[in-house]
Amino acid sequence: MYTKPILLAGYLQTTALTVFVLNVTLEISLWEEERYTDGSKWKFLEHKGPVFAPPYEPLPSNVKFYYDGKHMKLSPQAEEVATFFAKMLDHEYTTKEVFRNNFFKDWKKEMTPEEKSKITNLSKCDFTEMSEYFKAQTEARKQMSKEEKQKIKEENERIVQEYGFCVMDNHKERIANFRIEPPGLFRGRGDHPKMGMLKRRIRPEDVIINCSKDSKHPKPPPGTKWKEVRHDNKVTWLVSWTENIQGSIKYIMLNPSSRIKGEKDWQKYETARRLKKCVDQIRAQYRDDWKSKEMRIRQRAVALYFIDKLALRAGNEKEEGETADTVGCCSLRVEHIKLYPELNGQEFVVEFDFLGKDSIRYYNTIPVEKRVFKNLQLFLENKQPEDDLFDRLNTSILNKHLQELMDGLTAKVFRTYNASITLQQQLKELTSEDNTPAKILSYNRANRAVAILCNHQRAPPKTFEKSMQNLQSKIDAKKDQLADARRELKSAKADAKVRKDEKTKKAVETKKKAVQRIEEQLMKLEVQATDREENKQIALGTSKLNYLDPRITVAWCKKWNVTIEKIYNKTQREKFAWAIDMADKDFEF
Ligand SMILES: *[C@@H]1O[C@H](CO)[C@@H](O)[C@H](O)[C@H]1NC(C)=O
Ligand SMILES: *[C@@H]1O[C@H](CO)[C@@H](O)[C@H](O)[C@H]1NC(C)=O
Ligand SMILES: *[C@@H]1O[C@H](CO)[C@@H](O)[C@H](O)[C@H]1NC(C)=O
Ligand SMILES: *[C@@H]1O[C@H](CO)[C@@H](O)[C@H](O)[C@H]1NC(C)=O
Ligand SMILES: *[C@@H]1O[C@H](CO)[C@@H](O)[C@H](O)[C@H]1NC(C)=O
Ligand SMILES: CC(=O)N[C@H]1CO[C@H](CO)[C@@H](O)[C@@H]1O
Repeated sequence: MYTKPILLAGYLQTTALTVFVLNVTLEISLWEEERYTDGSKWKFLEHKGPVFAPPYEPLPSNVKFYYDGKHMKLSPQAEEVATFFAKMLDHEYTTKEVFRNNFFKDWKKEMTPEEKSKITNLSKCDFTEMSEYFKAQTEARKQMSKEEKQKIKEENERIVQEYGFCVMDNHKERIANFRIEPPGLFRGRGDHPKMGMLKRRIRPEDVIINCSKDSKHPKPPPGTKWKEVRHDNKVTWLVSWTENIQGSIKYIMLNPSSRIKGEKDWQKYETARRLKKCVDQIRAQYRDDWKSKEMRIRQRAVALYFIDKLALRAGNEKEEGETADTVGCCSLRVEHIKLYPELNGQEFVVEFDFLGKDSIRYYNTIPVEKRVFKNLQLFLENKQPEDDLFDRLNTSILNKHLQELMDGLTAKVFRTYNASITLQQQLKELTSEDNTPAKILSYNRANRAVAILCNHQRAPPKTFEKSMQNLQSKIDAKKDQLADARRELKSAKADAKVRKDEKTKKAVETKKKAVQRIEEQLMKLEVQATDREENKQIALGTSKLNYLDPRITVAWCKKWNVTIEKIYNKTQREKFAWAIDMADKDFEF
């Protein structure tokens, strides 16, 4: 249950009643409160503004920079930017030409004219003393005493207490990212053309504050001014600014789950959405790696292809106490696959048959690309059935590789990404202007497409036949009831023709309504029966709860005017409160 103590402060002056509840923790469900209907997100918003990066501290005079072998004292601005490079000196980035060129260009902009005329060749710059200095500092931090560490921790907590919360309407809410990132050199993902550029320091003059008029406005640091203070309650951000590298607007927002629990969930789907952006690149790379000279890289690339294409688990994700012989992608053995150069008119078919997580059988025959097929043949050479298919690969190697491809990437992210994007596509395809039960059937069909993809099968419940029979007798009874109602309507109509008075006219209207109502009920039951039959061997719950971005569902409900209760039960609504709160009908995964 998402409950939060009400912040009583606002009520105190006005309500005598609150006096006796003062010491009682009053809990209400934050999510069951009335929402504004005019698009407003709040009426009252008060916060302290962002925490800026600490100012630059010049280097001690014994830490020297050399140009062309000679000591050179840099101006503070030029020195600060030089330290960004020095801090990365051991990193591969600083050897890349694009990185170096971008850096040098931006660095020169920070130099005095004199410095600029002297420093003309980055290769002649010697940052090693700076680099050593920062390494020593890092080391010193590690060696700090418990007391010193405690002091820093306390200071951090004080900052969180002061800046980490805001008041939105009557709630004290946590702020997600109230610290503004310090300046540095831009890295970007992969070979980003802008890598090495100077990510500028954000100053109060760059920052727009959003808060309510009647709140205590945040104070800019002494001697500075905000760019602007506005009062826009149609948005939820508290602070925004534009970063200089890509020109994108950055925001400080509420923690998407004060909401605490929802946050993790939200991040999971945000990670999957990030994968959406780089999946093409990842695919291109593993396809390339199928041709690698190194066996371990080929194996890794084929495993990655399976994870991407088949939503296989990485492997060895056993529940505690699970002793069954279950496998995932990395732990597949020779006996788990069969290769068919041709099968039922398809080329290069792989048959998988193994026990996956929770001992659910995974059985699938799929055509694969020729190169994958050839690689598999190679991996199988001279092996016994019980040998590992990927003998140069294990889960930790694969996971490490995934991390390198994208921050936060795991096999599960591929599942989440594919499940969510598939749901979104299916919903678009299947839903049409129709009655609500038919829309819900479409939703469940889309959900089933995902469950099949994720291999969320189940044995038909023991009670399946019985409950289908019950439903069928309900349908039969409803049909009888409908026949009766139609008969009554017919005779009422006949009656009305003869008598032509108000009373009989009214009777006809009433009977007409009754027929309509029963027709709707019958249709609902029939849709339910179809749904249940199609659902016989598929478990929808797991994907709904773990793999499908709930914002897709919420957006669909809003778009098609289906109440969320029809799709999510109470448990699910609580888990997805953040999404119900956040997504509008135009949300796109
Ligand atoms: C820059 O300095 C390096 C190292 O001293 C040298 O090899 C290179 O030729 C110089 N480049 C230019 C354009 O002068
Ligand atoms: C999701 O998985 C299916 C099954 O392998 C695949 O055909 C489809 O291309 C995948 N979709 C995306 C968007 O990755
Ligand atoms: C995975 O393989 C690497 C390299 O062969 C090895 O160092 C590591 O211990 C292995 N990890 C596990 C969990 O088997
Ligand atoms: C809601 O559905 C899930 C399955 O998705 C089930 O485990 C849970 O018990 C249900 N909760 C309620 C309150 O019906
Ligand atoms: C949405 O559904 C409600 C209740 O089912 C109905 O009153 C309303 O008119 C519908 N709105 C639209 C735009 O279809
Ligand atoms: C700088 C910034 O974030 N501006 C946005 C503030 O919110 C309005 C909507 O209320 C947007 O239109 C602006 O782009």
